[in-house]
Amino acid sequence: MKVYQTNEIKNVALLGSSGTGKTTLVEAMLFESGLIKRRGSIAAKNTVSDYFPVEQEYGYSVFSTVFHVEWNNKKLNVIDCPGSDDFVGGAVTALNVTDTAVLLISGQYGVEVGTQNHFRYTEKLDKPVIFLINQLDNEKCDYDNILEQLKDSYGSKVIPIQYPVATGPNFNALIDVLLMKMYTWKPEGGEPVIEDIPAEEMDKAMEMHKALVEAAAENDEALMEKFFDQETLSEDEMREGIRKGLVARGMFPVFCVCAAKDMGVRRLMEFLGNVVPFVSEMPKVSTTDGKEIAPDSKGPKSLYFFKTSVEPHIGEVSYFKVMSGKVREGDDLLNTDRGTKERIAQIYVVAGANRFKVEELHAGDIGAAVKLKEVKTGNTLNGKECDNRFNFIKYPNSKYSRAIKPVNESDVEKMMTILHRMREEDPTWVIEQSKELRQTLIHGQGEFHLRTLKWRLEHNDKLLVKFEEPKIPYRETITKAARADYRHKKQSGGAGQFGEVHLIVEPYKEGMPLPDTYRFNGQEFKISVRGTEEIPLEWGGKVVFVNSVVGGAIDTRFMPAILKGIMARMEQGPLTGSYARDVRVIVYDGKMHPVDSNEISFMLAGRNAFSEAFKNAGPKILEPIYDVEVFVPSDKMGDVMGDLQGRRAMIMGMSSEKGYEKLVAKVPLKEMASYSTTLSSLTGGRASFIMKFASYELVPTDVQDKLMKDFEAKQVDE
Ligand SMILES: Nc1nc2c(ncn2[C@@H]2O[C@H](COP(=O)(O)OP(=O)(O)O)[C@@H](O)[C@H]2O)c(=O)[nH]1
Ligand SMILES: [Mg+2]
Repeated sequence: MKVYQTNEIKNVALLGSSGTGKTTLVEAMLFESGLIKRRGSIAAKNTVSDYFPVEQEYGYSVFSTVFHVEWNNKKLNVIDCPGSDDFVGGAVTALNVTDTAVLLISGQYGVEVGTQNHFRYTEKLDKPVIFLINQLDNEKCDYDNILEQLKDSYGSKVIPIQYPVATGPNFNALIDVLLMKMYTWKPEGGEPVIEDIPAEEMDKAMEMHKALVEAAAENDEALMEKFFDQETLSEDEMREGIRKGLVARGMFPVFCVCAAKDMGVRRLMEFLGNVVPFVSEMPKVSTTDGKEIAPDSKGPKSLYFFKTSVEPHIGEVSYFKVMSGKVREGDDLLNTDRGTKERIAQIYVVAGANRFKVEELHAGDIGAAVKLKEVKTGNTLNGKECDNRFNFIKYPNSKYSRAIKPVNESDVEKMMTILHRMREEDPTWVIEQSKELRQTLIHGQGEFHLRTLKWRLEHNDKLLVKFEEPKIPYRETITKAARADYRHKKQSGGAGQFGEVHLIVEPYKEGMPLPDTYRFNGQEFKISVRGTEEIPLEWGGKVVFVNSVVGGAIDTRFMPAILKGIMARMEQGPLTGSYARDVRVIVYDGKMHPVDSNEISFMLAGRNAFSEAFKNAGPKILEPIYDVEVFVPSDKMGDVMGDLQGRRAMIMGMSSEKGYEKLVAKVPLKEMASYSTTLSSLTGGRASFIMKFASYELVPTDVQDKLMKDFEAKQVDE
């Protein structure tokens, strides 16, 4: 295979909601470039992209797939991304290592929430975008309407380069207003017949052509002047203008295809080959230390590993982008993130599961290596001359969690090993061993995301696991002041034990004044503070411990023991055994015994006095509340809103954004357990949401009663 120079390489990400046809488009592109002899299909489970058993099982892309096509002596590296929000990690990664996003739009559904999500990522990463309307043969396809939706959503920068003469099952012709030609296909697609535009389409085509020329000119001053002079631009000048527009995100060109019938795919590839920016034309990327790195094949050798996966029949495959320099077979490199040496024995370029050996890859190119020792997703491997690191990929927060357990208890260790390995393949999985909940939690992007994890554990690793509802990390606190005393006394045989503690508890609030006077049952308690200790708690909130013991009623040396007793109760609140928080404790009196008093006695006295006071202080259970943002297609707003209200949600706001509605709410974590699944079924997978911890709030009385009953029942059981 030819070695491609940096200025012959283009990297493209295929994005779009699931079902828009990305994987089908890949088949057509590979077929057109001659890399495969026959196009596979989703129905026949034989596509190049979806080659993992889990993907064929679900008929859904789970992983991003890397492939390349050679076209007119140029090399296009393309990454087919999973469309579903559950697998957004793959799309985020792909965008980070490519320079142009081709965002597919379904001819049937038009702009979807998934389109908006992916577009937002291109915005964040400042990448050029080409819209590609697919499935023009669908009978529901309405090109004009989709174009209008695109303009509504993304403004006047949306510029069509093609339009279909007619859509629906008879679709077979496009008018290209860049080349001012008509393309038609025989039913089997492939090579088009290119003809002059027929007279009846000429006015419309001319009008769109003018809009395109003007848009192309807008991104370059010299072109703009020329355009004012001559009212037109040459084809090359237009390409130049469009390229500049793409890079500056000053223009989002719109193309059309019917991927399933291989119509329009060649023309798209020609455009990708001729017009979209080369690696060398994009802004430089920065290392973790903020150093700018140009994709220069004469620069120091530096490879960034953006994806590792364990693949059928071969084992570990590590995908990398050459950030600078060139990599050759046999190179010895240093893994800067782990400090380990690696030899790159062989280099491949890939097309899904197919690999082709190459000797050398230059800056900007994408390839793979197999059987490296310790390379994980996100690592950088360098030659001797440099120590670059590129941990630039930021993944979204997780929003779906399950507790996981092996069916066979003796498999715990094995399960943890495999989970950690899988996390190294997909950083959007977060594994947490929660001491508090006594559960191992897997946090991911959605139910489907976690289901594929289970499927892979069971099928690839032959390990049976079960999912359970994660417990909710409740907290306990108090709502008013209360007082209690407790005497611990033991005098049976040997040395005795004695300790007595009197204390007051009250809700702690940031910035509250020092304690002064309290009244309980008509009795007044005047406090004179001798010392205050403010203790931030690991699980959030604080304990403030005030010593106001006067006249040496309790020796100062016993104060730490009293606090220890209190902390033991804070760790296991009296209501449900959850962590307690935000309490001020004032120890104001007590008694000692000249011989029998010791630390143990004061610890127990402190613990029991605190427990009793806590119970009398209007104790309440707190639950975690999350800020939730839901992105909903307008027609589903009512259903989604109704469902949220059933989840004790507090709706904070609503706004219409580009083509969809955004709902902002505060929702208890308890009610979010299966939200992604419900939302998906309410909207046919067209909505998405994000969630972030907001605060702890009191639970309603009925919920509190139930939680306390459940806890009591469990105590009796145990
Ligand atoms: N009619 C029609 N169906 C298509 C076209 N492209 C893809 N499909 C079908 O749409 C479904 C989703 O396609 P797929 O390539 O898996 O989409 P992806 O999720 O974006 O990768 C499959 O059933 C395809 O056969 C097209 O151009 N026309
Ligand atoms: Mg796919």
